[in-house]
Amino acid sequence: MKYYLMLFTLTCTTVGVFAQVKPGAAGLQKPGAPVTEDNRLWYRRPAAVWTEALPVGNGRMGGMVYGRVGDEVVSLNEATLWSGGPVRDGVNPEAKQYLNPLRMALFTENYEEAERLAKKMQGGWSESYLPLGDLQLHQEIGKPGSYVRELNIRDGIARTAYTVNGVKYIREVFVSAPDQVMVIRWTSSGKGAISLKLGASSLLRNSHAAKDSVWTMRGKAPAHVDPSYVDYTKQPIVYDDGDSCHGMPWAMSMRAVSRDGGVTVDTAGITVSRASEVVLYVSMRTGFRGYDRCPNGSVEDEGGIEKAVQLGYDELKSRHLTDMHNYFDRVTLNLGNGSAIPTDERLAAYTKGVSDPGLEALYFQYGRYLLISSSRTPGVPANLQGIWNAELRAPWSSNYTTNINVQMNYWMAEECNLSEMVQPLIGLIGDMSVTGARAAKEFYGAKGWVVHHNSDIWAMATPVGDKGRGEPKWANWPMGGAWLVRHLWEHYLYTGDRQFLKDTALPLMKGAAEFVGDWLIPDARGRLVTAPSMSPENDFIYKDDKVADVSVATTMDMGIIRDLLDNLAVADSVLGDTSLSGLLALRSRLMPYQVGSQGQLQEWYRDYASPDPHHRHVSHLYSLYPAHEISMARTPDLAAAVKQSLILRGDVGTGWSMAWKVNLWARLLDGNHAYRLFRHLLRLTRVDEIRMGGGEGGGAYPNLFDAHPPFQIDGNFGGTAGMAEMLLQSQDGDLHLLPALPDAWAGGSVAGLVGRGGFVVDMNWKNGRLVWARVLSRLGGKVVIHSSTPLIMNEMRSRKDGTGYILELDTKENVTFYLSGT
Ligand code: FUC
Repeated sequence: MKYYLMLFTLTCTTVGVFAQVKPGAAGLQKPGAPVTEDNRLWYRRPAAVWTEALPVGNGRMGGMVYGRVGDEVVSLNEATLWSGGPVRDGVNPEAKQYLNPLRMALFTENYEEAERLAKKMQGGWSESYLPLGDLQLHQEIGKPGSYVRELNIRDGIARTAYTVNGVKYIREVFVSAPDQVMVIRWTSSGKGAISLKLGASSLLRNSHAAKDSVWTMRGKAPAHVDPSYVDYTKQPIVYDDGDSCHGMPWAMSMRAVSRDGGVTVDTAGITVSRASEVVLYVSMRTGFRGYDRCPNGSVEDEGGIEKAVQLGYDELKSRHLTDMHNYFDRVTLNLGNGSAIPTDERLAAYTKGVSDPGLEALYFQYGRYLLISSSRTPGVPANLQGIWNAELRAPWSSNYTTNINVQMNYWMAEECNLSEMVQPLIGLIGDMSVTGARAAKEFYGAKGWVVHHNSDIWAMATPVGDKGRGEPKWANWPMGGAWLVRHLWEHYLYTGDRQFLKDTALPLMKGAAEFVGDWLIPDARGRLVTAPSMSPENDFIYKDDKVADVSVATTMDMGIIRDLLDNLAVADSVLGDTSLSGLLALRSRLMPYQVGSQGQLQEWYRDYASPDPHHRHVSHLYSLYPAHEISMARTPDLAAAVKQSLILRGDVGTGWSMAWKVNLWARLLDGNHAYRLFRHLLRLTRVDEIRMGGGEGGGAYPNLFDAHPPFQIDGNFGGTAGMAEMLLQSQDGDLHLLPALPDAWAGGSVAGLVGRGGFVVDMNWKNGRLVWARVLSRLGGKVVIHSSTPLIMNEMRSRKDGTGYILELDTKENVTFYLSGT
């Protein structure tokens, strides 16, 4: 905690403030030659299934491009197309009367009774993220002679190229953020060689219309869609529930413009004959007006197509490229050369053990690409599948799951220089604080605000479970809000934006802490605990081999609360907000961590075992990552216990589980173990059905989407975060260069990673040793540089500290400094 204080209290001390030093001035080596990067996924065959198709998106509109020749399909999505409408209050007015009896049952260790009572405190299900439909793009054409399809993730353009009878065809697809339009262009080397029939279909009820060259498909989404795992309802999809506020109107429109040839439009679609070039402009939109407002009754306009047509392809593309490069180019990574074979074959070879550092760097950048493409809609963060979903009842509703998944989506955002992409999450957290205050009051009679384990575009905050049909280990878990606000705190640490801290972060953090303040109760020894408490989504074994999931003071609960109070304490010292003292005083009374009989960080109040020792969640390790109360340097004994827990849990797991473990091993400064997990994350998989647990399937699909399985995007983002964490850490007011470099990445360079305190780091290394680093201090302030290699800056030399070296600096705002390894 005190380190952050140091970071943001800018005073001059014994260490001199220095000016910019140019490389070479002190005999420093320059970084390596510009990196030739592999920013391309490419294939020799069209996608046979959705997890082979290639994602494009502008944060709101998304497409999955199959790259077929005669019958191309682009699956369409719009980030605000969800079932339902604004949440209703009074979901379970009886809930709170069960809280005290439930606590009594827990303190007398009557877990069966606790389970029964917890189920009485559940609400309804969240709403579902819906697919908009499929563009069907039929081309009159023969069998191709040569074929290639690709996604350039720097440009955000999917391209399919084929030759038929000596005529070369190229199709390009991108979704522009500046101009809010999807653009598809066909070109050919032969005059008049393009004849198309263009239409679209949807799994949602819809109708078609043609007007003024524009073809439109529109509909009204269901009032409710049950989650995929609900199998007991007769009608899982309800179009009309009698509430005019429920059911989102939606529409997609398209218009084709051709060079040569002719274009005709009728209700069946668009026909293009004998053109030399065709550009299709596609718009998508819904009636969404915010989490708490009834959607607009209908969507009548054409969504800006005419404006896009006026701008034309070249202008749209150039504006799109400028926009994409602005974000993408902030970070480069070079870990060594990669193989030049198609991406699916490359992944297959990698799975067999081939070394391919280029593929690893591509996977890193792909995570950044996916966030740029899926997280730019105010109040609507990337969901379980980002924005890409083709199913009416997508796995877990493709919603927001807050006991790990939505948070993992954002772990890498700040460190990988995409701070703007956190805004949609910040917006949703603000919305949830409103619904969550009502949920806290209704379900527990508590102050502040609470979020349980599922949410949706309506900022749902109540427990799920349909009043007794959910398992408490997930349905009743109430720590979502307290966890989510750490993203606000992190945003402040990376940006130093005090206004944001004062106006947005602190009030939301305080509200989450107020709930916690009411939620904590003393146990028999007077220690503050949570009850009911779950370790998501694990069970424990208690007397006579009985299995239960609800208990008291799980380690994760206590870790989340300690972290929140610690962050609040620092926020308090930055802003001098004295109203927090009551909440902060809770900190010292919290139930402490416990080390169990196997030397592990104990997961529950008692040293219980789990019936599933390799359970995918590693919730009890929260305080090492994403929080940082536990660290190798400050709390070595607890860090050793975390390590033992990780060993007992084992390496295998679902996609996101392995991604979490990459980050945890990186924080334990064990680069080789982190790398081993990372390789698991890149195991080629084709498994599509839901597998919950351990060994099978977790990895990557041919399009590099993460496989839980099924597809879940958190593993992509968590994997990128893990790689960044191996290269740079900054959790203690320090900047640890190459803290967990694996042997496999003996040489390389990275530019543009960001450390807390606003330090932008470029560096290269050779034979596992730092050669050179350049650090831009965006905010000024003190920093302690850590490295396993001795460092020199001007005349200053690092000093030995533990197993590594440190250099303490007092930096100036917007000044770059250079370090060299010796
Ligand atoms: C949690 C996890 C599952 C899955 C789901 C979306 O419930 O336990 O593995 O990721 O979220």
